[in-house]
Amino acid sequence: MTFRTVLAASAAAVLATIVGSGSPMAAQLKCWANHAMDYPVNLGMVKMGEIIKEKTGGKYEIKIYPSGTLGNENSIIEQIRAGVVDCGTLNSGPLSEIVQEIKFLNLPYLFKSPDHMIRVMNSEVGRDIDKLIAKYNMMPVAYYGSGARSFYTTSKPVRTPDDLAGLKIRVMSTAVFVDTINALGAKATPMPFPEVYTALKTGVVDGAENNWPSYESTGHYEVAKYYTLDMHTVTPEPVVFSKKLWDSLSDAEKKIFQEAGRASQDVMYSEWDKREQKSRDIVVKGGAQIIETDVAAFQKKVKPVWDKHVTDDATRKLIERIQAVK
Ligand code: BDP
Repeated sequence: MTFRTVLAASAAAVLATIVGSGSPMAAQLKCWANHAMDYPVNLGMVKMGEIIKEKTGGKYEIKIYPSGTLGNENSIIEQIRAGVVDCGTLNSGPLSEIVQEIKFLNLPYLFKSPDHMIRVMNSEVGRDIDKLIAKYNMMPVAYYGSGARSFYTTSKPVRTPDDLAGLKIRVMSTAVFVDTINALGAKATPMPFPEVYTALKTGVVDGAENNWPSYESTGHYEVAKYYTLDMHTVTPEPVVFSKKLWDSLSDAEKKIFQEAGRASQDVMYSEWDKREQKSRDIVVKGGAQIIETDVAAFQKKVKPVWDKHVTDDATRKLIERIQAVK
């Protein structure tokens, strides 16, 4: 070892200690999360971090920054691509604004159910989707779930698509989602996630749409009491690492990260099921009215969204393969 490398090594050790990692030489990886620490995706990421730490002998630690504190989803995707943030769990909606080739994943009623989505993402189709995302400097290691998204409204229940006419409904800033909401007769109003509670409360929007855990954890159910189970989208939530970090790993480390990602999925999926049940109980106790509806009526109205967004053969083939997964 030269004098210079000794100096560099001790500087790195001091730095690692200052940033407060458990083991002195651990590299602390900065991971973005949109939700509070007890949300299922974060419990999955915690598991992934434990496996990575153990299998790399303490070389890497995952530090989760919860509740969107590092920024909103769209800006974080750019930061991960630039290697400023090391990792995060993203929703396929905002992600597809960059990775255009996967925007079809957001199509309404593409997946038959949340379980079908999980089976697809863990099949060969999922491995081909990995490659599409990887072209944009992000390396997916897992696909978490996010249930099915349904509408909720503040002042009147939505029993059929006709009841949506003219209502301002908050959506993620994602083209397919905007088109879906508009095709159903409502007025899509894109807005970042943290702003939705106030927008519902002050009447800036008449409703929004999300899964059971998000409807509950955000407190949206307190201000939008009508929850209509139309289940228009089921979206995967990929866990991605920045290419910059990925390229710095050895082949053995890459394998560990990949296996840790896959292994953490099972924790996430079972935590999701538990949380969904808990969220249902909380919102019902809190006075939310759950509305069963004729899903086929919603499905019929969104056909133009498919016509608009499915325009090339590569996408058509991927959709056929998804539909063929049992
Ligand atoms: C949640 C997703 C999160 C989205 C959020 C939203 O987990 O990634 O940002 O919905 O509606 O279900 O913006």
